[in-house]
Amino acid sequence: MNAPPRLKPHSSHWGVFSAGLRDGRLVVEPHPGDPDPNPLLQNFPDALRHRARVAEPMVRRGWLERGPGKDDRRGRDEFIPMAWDKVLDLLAGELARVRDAHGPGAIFGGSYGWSSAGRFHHAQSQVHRFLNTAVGGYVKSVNSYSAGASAVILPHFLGPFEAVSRRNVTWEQVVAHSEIVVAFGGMALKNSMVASGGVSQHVERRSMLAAAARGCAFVNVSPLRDDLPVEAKAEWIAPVPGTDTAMMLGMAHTLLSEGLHDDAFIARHCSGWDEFEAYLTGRADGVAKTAAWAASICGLPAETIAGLARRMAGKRSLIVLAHSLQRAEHGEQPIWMAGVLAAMLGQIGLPGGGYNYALGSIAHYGKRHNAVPSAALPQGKNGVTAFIPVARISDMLLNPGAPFDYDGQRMEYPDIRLVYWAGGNPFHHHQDLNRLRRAFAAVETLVVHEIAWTATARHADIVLPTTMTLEREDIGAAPTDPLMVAMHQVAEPFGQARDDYTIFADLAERLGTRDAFTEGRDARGWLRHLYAATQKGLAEKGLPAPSFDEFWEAGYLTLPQEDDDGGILRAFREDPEGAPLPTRTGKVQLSSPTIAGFGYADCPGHPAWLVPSDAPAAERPLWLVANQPATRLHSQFDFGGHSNGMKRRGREVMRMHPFDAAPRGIADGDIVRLFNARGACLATAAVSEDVRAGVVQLPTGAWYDPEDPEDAQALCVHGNPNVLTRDVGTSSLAQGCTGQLTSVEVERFTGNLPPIRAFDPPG
Ligand SMILES: Nc1nc2c(c(=O)[nH]1)N[C@H]1C(S)=C(S)[C@@H](COP(=O)(O)OP(=O)(O)OC[C@H]3O[C@@H](n4cnc5c(=O)[nH]c(N)nc54)[C@H](O)[C@@H]3O)O[C@H]1N2
Ligand SMILES: Nc1nc2c(c(=O)[nH]1)N[C@H]1C(S)=C(S)[C@@H](COP(=O)(O)OP(=O)(O)OC[C@H]3O[C@@H](n4cnc5c(=O)[nH]c(N)nc54)[C@H](O)[C@@H]3O)O[C@H]1N2
Ligand SMILES: [Mo]
Repeated sequence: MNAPPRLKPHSSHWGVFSAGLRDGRLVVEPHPGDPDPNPLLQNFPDALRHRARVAEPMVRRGWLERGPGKDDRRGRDEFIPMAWDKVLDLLAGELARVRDAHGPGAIFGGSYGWSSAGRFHHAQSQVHRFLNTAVGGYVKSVNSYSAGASAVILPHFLGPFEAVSRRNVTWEQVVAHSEIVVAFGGMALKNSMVASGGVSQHVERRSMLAAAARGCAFVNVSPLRDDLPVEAKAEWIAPVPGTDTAMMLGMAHTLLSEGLHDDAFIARHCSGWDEFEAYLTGRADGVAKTAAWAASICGLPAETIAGLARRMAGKRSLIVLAHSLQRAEHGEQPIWMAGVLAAMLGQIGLPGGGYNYALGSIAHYGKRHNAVPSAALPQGKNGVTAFIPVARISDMLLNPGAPFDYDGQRMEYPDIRLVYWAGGNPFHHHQDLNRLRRAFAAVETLVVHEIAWTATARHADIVLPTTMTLEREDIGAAPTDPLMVAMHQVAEPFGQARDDYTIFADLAERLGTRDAFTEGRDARGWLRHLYAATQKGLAEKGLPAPSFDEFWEAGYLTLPQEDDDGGILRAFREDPEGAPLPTRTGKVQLSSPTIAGFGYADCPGHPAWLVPSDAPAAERPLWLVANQPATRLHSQFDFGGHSNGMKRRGREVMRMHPFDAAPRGIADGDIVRLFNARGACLATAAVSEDVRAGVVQLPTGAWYDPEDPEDAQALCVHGNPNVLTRDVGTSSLAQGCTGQLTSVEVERFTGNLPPIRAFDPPG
């Protein structure tokens, strides 16, 4: 009998693995060094040859017949297959037309999205490099859907985003030092099992287990009980969503009024205390932000709030804030307020103490940094300076020339004619999808490279089929993961799919810029070139520096890592004068004259409780938490076995508390309809006491599936919560995404059950 073929090394954002075809079926095995492999790996086998894959280049009939232009038939028109040579001629001609008639500033190439883990075939880097070299640039987007508000507010009061999130408290420090970890939004294992570029060891579960065994207390402040794993043995406190800032103010007031705050740290390491203290005590506005004041806002007993503050004082306490808290209206406030609370506790910069933004939200954080560089594709120079905060896409497309505020600047939306997307899915990530459909109807041309028929691909004029990660070679690497992976090709490309790189090289050829884009390298040549930076870094340190061929043959390379030094926050704590923070005052800014000077009503000069305008009301009485899905990364491989298998009756599962289910006549397993003024979707109800009463939870990622695509307010029959969420910025400061929270009503669905068609190719 023949031995089964050897599995080949590969990597994904959700874990390192080996894979191969056995008897025509894809087999996937997690990396043996991973103590806690991610079940998301099991989305691959069914996905590889799924009917949802795009098999050949397609052009929308209306665009072909009438040429580029505004068209509300996007998303419900027919597609016509076209041969590669012809479609590339057509697209190169269209890019040249837009560039010559309107300049590269009429092209939106932000192309937000996670695509796949390999660092060379990273689609967003590829499209940026292509647009820079071939047409002179593009309008870009800044910041992320992940951290839109924190990326802007953190540098104002504490330090660069990377320093506060990624190079701060490590899991090793939590295991060894923390006495109490208060996690606002929790640290859900489902989230920390994912990291852009890959993760070889999922350490979060065992770290929390070890810390708890030593006696560290974990507190999960969240509407969902399972936002901390059972291993943390956590206490669960469930405030009303969106009220964490009020809760933290109540805690701060308790510390101050009981003399539990760290005066010395505030005096030596902080600025702006007086303005903040005047607000906290009510000297400024007549309202003292006591625990009792917070209690009525947060729906918690005052004693819970005050008691938590007392328990944190005088101990090695760590405050952690999930990304989710700032993905909401006024999302800047909990970020800033958590920093102020940590400063009052005097723990910032101590091992296992202080404030670590987003520890446990993602596998990048809480890890040591690699001591040598890893692969990254250079993107060239963008000749266009115009940009938007990433989540303002619909605003931009619907309102060219309109003014908007951003971080103290008054800006104007550019006039976009052509939108180019590769490696992202706006019909997954953006809010108010019915509005996004109108925005996409307003452009002249929409180009999408995709591996599968996402709703974004369905709305495009030109759809180019790309290989998925298993169908090509790449290098998997992340700056805080020691394992670099030689990602071998596991399967042949699906249908006529081509690599994004090959597509862009052939388009560049037609635009006369092939060499600028490829620099004369093929894909393997680029992998060798990108690997050389790591090899050089190793040699400079006097460490063994394997050749590319040796690395490729071995499949893996373990990189040296830096010391766990606490980053700039530790250095600042130890020597505030010698190692000042890169804020305006060099200290932790408890209030900010800069932000006060912007004069924004929705983001004042110190952290403040601002009432959310989208809170539940009579016709939409429930908070909707639209969080990250446990069964997939975003919308990726929603058609895979694990993701689809965890749905019920083919739809995404919405959890609700029995108190809310009973009066609505909803039983576990019923199909329900969630609705508000913006839209409606179906889901399958799970009745559970793990959700706070008054809250329903429907994760993102089920593919948008309109029952009647002709209907501008179509019902999504599959359970995509972004038909319900609101498309408004966090505030005039950051203009971040606010998709995490909105308010809805839910009813039992009694109509005929519409079929799921999201994974059927258009046709
Ligand atoms: N309501 C609500 N909305 C949210 C959030 C929320 O909390 N609530 N969270 C937000 C967050 S944090 C994020 S990061 C975004 C994520 O939003 P996205 O990053 O846009 O979501 P993905 O599903 O990862 O999209 C990646 C797409 O790339 C495609 N792809 C994969 N590999 C390749 C490739 O090699 N080439 C090409 N061309 N395509 C490829 C995949 O098929 C997929 O369609 O969503 C945001 N949206
Ligand atoms: N499995 C899986 N893992 C992922 C991702 C994925 O799609 N799938 N996406 C990755 C990405 S790109 C990112 S940016 C991170 C995102 O990390 P996060 O944004 O932190 O993740 P979420 O699951 O959206 O939110 C975490 C929890 O916050 C809680 N929460 C929501 N609103 C509030 C509130 O107002 N107050 C409090 N106290 N809690 C609240 C919710 O119960 C939710 O479960 O996750 C990463 N990890
Ligand atoms: Mo994200």
